[in-house]
Amino acid sequence: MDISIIVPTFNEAANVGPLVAAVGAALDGSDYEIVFADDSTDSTPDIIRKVGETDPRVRMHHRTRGRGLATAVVEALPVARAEIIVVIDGDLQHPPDMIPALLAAASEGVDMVVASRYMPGGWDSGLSGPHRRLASKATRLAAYLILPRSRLTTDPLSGFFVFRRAVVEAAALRPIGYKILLEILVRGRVGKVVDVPFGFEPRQAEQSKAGLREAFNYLRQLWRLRV
Ligand SMILES: Nc1nc2c(ncn2[C@@H]2O[C@H](COP(=O)(O)OP(=O)(O)OP(=O)(O)O)[C@@H](O)[C@H]2O)c(=O)[nH]1
Ligand SMILES: [Mg+2]
Repeated sequence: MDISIIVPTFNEAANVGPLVAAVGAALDGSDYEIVFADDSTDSTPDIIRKVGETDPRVRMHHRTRGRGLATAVVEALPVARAEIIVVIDGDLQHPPDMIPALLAAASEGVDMVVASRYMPGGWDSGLSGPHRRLASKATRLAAYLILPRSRLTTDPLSGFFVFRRAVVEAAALRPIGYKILLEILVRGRVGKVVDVPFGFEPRQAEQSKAGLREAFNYLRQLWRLRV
């Protein structure tokens, strides 16, 4: 197993099939697995199990009580089997056809590759409305001011990235909310980071789970990582 792709999902029933197909097309010929880190309350887990019956590369870590993107990813890490880990949203806002470019950038000596909305060639128009774009810029600025290690990348709040398992092996990851990359940057053993630009497009199916609660969680996480 060369590559483990961890996909956090909360009620993404309509997106599971298209995502698995898109990853398959992008990584045709590679030795990979997809591990869904699922907290869904809809039919998403049934769909994932069904896909897994015909495609053994598709597996799931399902929580019935948990909630939270970042802890879902952390809990899926021991389930994943490869040394190279890809984290990607399950709603297709992160283009799976970019995974090969991220993997190619993860050459010898590179610990982490971040798909960045905030470098030349990237964009964030998928954030619904100007208020979310502004909020995204403000949260990034807050991270830069409060957590120096977040400056390793142009997009420390991206949810689309690749890392070597060794980076988190000795790390006590205790994230709150959404921002798993920030947690790894601060608590992991991250040396060299490479950014690759990507365009964040609007969600096509199902609903957003981001909201005020996540804004509050973010402030709590910043505080916890700082102290
Ligand atoms: N396991 C798990 N996954 C979650 C949770 N909340 C969100 N997700 C997943 O994490 C990914 C990102 O969540 P989104 O709601 O799309 O957040 P976003 O992309 O910032 O918001 P939109 O642009 O509105 O889609 C999606 O694949 C969600 O299904 C959660 O509590 N648990
Ligand atoms: Mg989304």
